[in-house]
Amino acid sequence: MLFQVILSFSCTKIQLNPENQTNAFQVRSVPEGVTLSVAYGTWAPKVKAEAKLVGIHIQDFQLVEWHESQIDERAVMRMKKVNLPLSIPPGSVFTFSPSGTHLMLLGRKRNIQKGDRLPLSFVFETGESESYEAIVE
Ligand SMILES: [Cu+2]
Repeated sequence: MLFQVILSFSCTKIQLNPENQTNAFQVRSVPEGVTLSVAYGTWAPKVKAEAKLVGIHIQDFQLVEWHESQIDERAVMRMKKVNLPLSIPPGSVFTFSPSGTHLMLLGRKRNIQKGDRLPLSFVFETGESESYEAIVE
């Protein structure tokens, strides 16, 4: 009986853990005075043919930028904005993580709390979009 309980608990835990899951995203919670944050996760676009990404939106922030982290010649980590539109070949997978490419969230419009689920969408030139949820952690 005890074994069953432990087993079901660990299964539940695996299901709820969004890390490394495709199309699952996390947003860093930030203190009240901070208006920017960052989103991580793995995005596997569902495009069937090459598509142009023209915008990224997330609830409660004014702006989302696609950033790359790079080490400069003085060994300082710097962030570089990747300009949209961005060509998205079918079958591509993008990993947004603390050490590399990430989604920079700017202009927070209200307080976000751990556990909040913020709708996140990737918008293509055709007007089509892919919508997901990002969990505040
Ligand atoms: Cu950044």
